[in-house]
Amino acid sequence: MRSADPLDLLGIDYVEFYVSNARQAAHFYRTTLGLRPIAYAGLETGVRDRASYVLARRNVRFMLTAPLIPDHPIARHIAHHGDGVKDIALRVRDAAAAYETAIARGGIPVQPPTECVDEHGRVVKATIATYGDTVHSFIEREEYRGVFMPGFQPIMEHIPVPETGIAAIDHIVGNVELGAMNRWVKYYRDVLGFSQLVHFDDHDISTEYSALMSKVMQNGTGRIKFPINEPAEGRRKSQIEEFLEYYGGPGVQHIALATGDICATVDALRAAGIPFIHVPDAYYDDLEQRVGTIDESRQELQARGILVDRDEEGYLLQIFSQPLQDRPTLFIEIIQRKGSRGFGKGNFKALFEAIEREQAKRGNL
Ligand code: TYF
Ligand code: FE
Repeated sequence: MRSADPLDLLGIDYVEFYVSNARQAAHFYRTTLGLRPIAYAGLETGVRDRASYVLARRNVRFMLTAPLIPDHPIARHIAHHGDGVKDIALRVRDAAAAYETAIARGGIPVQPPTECVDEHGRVVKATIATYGDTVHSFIEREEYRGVFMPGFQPIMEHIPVPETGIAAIDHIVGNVELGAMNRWVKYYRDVLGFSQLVHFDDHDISTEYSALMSKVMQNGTGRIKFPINEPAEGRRKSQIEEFLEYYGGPGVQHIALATGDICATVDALRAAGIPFIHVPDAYYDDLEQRVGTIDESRQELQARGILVDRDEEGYLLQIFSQPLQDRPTLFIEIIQRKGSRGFGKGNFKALFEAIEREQAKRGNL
């Protein structure tokens, strides 16, 4: 157990976004993804410099944090990066032990273990750095029974939240600079005890114009999966370079959210206004030859632009949104796994060509 998972990681506790307006971002994530606001911290709770909303549904928890005063570090973060993911927080049984182990293994310290206590119990949080300005906090909440964490008050609202079927975070992908992928692969291996699940090189993932390389890192239990992309030499600006330019460096490129019924989820998200990448009809011409017999009809997948890929273990269905903010940076993937533990390698070419058509519309190809 120890060598397989030195930090004893239990899963992703929450994902914290730094945004310019947390109240409005909370509204967006509630009405589009169907996440329910459950906790709040801000002026009314004695926090003077920031506002945070926590939204949750099944095993997905997002925190949206905005600065309340000028020249705050969070204000500088969003001035540089725009809205984006700051913290992929990991649940542990013992945050102090996880932090000490991580630092001893070469982790970059950000915040030593800090204990927070209220009438509902105790939470310990400690933080290390990862690519760019992104961090991983270790969250220990074994002795906490409140709604989220000390400092937060519950949100008691009775506004209906749409049923989207989103149930869990499947993986979270980081984009890093040219030549930096292997350094971060080593960081996840050495510091967090992750191992490499798959490697896609520029031959797997190249279109006529651009290329990228990707390695998927996973923790000892396989429950946490973090692919890391870097741009590869191509004829034009790759989607990874576009991200790096607009984000101002490395950061989280996409969050893949798992559903048990991708057609229903996509219908709900489209109805709520989430735009998805357009997939040309030609993608579906040889679908049956490529993936064999599947439970879904070609018509229902094609009508929604859902991609399919099969491997030895089964198949998966996936679809990609447009960027969720003005900058062409963070987007979401909706994924339904039917046995496959892969990432849709068979879709890469069609997908990346579709992404490049969107890039071209932005004048970035
Ligand atoms: O996470 C993955 O590996 C897949 C494929 O820019 C992918 O979702 C990889 C890179 C990218 C978009 C999708
Ligand atoms: Fe993905």
